[in-house]
Amino acid sequence: MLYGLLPHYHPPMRIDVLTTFPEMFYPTPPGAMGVSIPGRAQKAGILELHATNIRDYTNDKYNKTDDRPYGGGPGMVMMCQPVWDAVTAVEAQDSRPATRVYLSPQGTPLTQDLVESLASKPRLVMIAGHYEGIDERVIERLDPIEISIGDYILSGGELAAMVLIDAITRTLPGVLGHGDSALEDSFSHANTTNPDGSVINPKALKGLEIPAGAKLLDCPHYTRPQVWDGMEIPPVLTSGDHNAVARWRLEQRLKRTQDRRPDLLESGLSGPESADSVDSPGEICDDA
Ligand code: 9WO
Repeated sequence: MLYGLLPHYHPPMRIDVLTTFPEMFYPTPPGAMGVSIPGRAQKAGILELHATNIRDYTNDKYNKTDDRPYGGGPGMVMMCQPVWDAVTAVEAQDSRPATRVYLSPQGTPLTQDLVESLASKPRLVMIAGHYEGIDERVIERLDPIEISIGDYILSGGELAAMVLIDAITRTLPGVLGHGDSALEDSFSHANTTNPDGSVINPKALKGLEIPAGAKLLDCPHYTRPQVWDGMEIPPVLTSGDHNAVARWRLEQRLKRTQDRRPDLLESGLSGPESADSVDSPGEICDDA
């Protein structure tokens, strides 16, 4: 309340996780959410993370969250009532509308674009299932965005939720400071900026035949010593020629993408013409 009168205050993004293993999300080191970027974002008041135990919303005397599957078969299914009551109770703790997310192998594959779209929401409620899954009726009623982090089965949705939280957190404004590292990585704005964050001259993109809209993998990185166990670093990196460095990095990114993830180039608006176009790059502008 009254925050509208304070021009620079931005409320933290709130993420709730509903789980039967809330201890996996403890917000202090050495917990995964208490260190590195998620830890820093919580300390800085940019992220507010809450883990709620679905078991706290059970109604029976054994605090049962699961039951046997109709139709038979092995394993157990999470019951509708505790999941529904936990979601509605947690959503009532904050007036901002919640975007509901259910982590499952049946979901939409997670991409950096989806990460950034979720990062723009004021509040997320993530549901982490266990056993064979959650009763489909409560999924249908909650109508969450169902998201998969890859084609494999985990023991529950918690680690997938943490992957998603980590990926979202590092894109939040103010988390990475002004280094703009998030904008330089593989995928993010990969084909429009140099590794120093400056805008690549469109002529350079044309010379390299990078399809519009395609995402590129990152280039290799090197640090001291200059010779390690007889292994040198690429000489261009110590040439002092910033344009040559930028051009080399872009070439490396395109070559790696062609070798390792050609699918990323095909997803662009126009296909790459040939690999040898890598050898005749255009000029790259360093903002100079
Ligand atoms: C178990 C299973 C067994 C045989 C054949 C298929 C099967 N699917 C599942 C299953 O989906 N189990 C889930 C366990 C139920 C929901 C929570 N669990 C989960 C989530 N495992 N893996 C994920 C997950 C979430 C997001 N991205 C990748 C994996």
